[in-house]
Amino acid sequence: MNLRDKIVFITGASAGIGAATALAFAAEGCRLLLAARRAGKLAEVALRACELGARAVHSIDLDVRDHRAVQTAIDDLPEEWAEIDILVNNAGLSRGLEKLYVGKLQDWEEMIDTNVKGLLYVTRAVVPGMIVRGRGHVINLGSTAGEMTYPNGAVYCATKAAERAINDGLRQDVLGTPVRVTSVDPGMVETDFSLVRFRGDAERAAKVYKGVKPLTGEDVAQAIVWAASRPEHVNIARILMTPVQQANSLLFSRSE
Ligand code: 8X3
Repeated sequence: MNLRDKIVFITGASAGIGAATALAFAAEGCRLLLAARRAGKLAEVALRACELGARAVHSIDLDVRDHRAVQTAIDDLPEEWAEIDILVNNAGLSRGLEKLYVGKLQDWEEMIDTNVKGLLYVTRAVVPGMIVRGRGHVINLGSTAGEMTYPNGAVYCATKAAERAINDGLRQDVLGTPVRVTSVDPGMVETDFSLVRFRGDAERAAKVYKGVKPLTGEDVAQAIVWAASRPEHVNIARILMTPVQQANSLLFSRSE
């Protein structure tokens, strides 16, 4: 399927997998609706996307945790941006890595509000239009963490298990319409993910990737664009992808 001129809405587009996905769709000649909380970083991504061939870019300053703001952002889109073809539910984060019984409530709220409720709010705001227009593709970012829980990560893993259930549930609920639903589930990806998890502790974040060549945001973006560009009658339900040195959430082969 040719992606040229398709309107692609990406949440969490200011960095990491979201930014890489914006640039990958830009190279396909898409029109990009980019949403994130960090307007400055988003502007840099928008500029690069234009250089790479995006047909147009429209940026939205948005916190997906705010359901009113999400609905208003979609309702108020300029007419030429309203018909979203592809939604990439990418906004998400992890906070903390500690035993459940000493976990911080604030960390839990942030992860659940962003990874689960934010994904639901955006989906709820965008998918009705796709149903009416008779076309659309929702691509959700899952994780190996949603498939296998690891110690000290119960709540983050639970949010990604929820994403998996929501992805599967939505795919069943749009059955009978041309709308497609895909989950892209990466394992270890070198982004700000661990830096955010450890609230800026760079040394601790670097240890996560020690001895492993992780996936890059671009690797994941390529899988997303691949799923989006399958022929219209093909739905890719799920892509589970890891570095070669990772078998699952718990099993790694680290070089010295
Ligand atoms: C990211 C993968 O294993 O670092 O979703 O939680 S993991």
